[in-house]
Amino acid sequence: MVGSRQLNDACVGIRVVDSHTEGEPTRVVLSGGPDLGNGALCERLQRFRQTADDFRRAVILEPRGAEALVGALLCDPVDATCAAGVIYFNNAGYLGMCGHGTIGVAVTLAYLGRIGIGTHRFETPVGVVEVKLLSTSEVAIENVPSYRYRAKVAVEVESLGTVVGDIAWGGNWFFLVENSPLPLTVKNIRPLNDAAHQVRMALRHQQITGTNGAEIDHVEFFGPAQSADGHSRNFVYCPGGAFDRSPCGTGTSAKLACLAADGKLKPGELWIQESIIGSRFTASYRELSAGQIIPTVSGRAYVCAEATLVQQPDDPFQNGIFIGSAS
Ligand code: PYC
Repeated sequence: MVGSRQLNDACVGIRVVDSHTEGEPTRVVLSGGPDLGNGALCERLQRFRQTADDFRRAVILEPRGAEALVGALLCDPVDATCAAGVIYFNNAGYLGMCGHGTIGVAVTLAYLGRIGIGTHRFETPVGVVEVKLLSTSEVAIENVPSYRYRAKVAVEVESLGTVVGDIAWGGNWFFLVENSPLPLTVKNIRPLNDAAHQVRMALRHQQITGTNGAEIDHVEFFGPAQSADGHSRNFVYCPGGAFDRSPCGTGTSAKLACLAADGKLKPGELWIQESIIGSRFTASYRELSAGQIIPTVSGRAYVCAEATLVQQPDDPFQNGIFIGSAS
């Protein structure tokens, strides 16, 4: 049954729970997802990409989804100490890790009664993350090892001139620009997004990459915080051309790696990162090995919907409306 109506046999139903983490949405897929078999999560992610990309589009794109939405497919973990395996995806493809998404998954699993207050481990395609559920809405995640790869890299951007930034890994690849080309205000979201897109394209064309030629698909602009106790405000451009409503968990991790590398933040010291909409993550780190840190990022998430997504076989948009990609 779907609500009070029988789901037509020919329709496909996908059970989801939606939440938002500091404003950024996450859609957890509970059932109706593709069978990706067993094996390492990075292999299952490849299988997802190769054999079930229509499913990603159906869940994330309009008319069922929205550009900022990140999907989280729950899978059986390989590591038996983990409470869940998770593969993250968005309007452009797949994410190795997602900080706001992990906070959203933890709050969703708590809402469903599948995990309780305490510490849990989630397996992702780029490693295991530890999640502390502090209350039904507050979560602290210990992210994957993060590091700055290159400092003060210059990229020539036609509309902006020379833009200087650091390249860092926080579970995804980021280009972090200390001085935002525009003030970080909500009214500037559109021009900020355009500027970040230009930077991303310039990085690609000038072949400026992460390690092993990995594409840098997130761009982060920084400026002064607006709250009295905040340390910084950011604007984060995501791979599908959407901006992160939250301060971005992996982006905050990349920022901490740069602060640590510059000696500007000590292990254990708190860093309050504001997003472009004024929501916040509180973060700190511990040292792992030369140049590598383990960031902890804390924030709040709230469940906002439980739903069954329906795909009718004669719907021309059953796999979402694809109008080309921002990249
Ligand atoms: O929170 O890590 C994050 C994230 C990545 C893309 C959107 N949010």
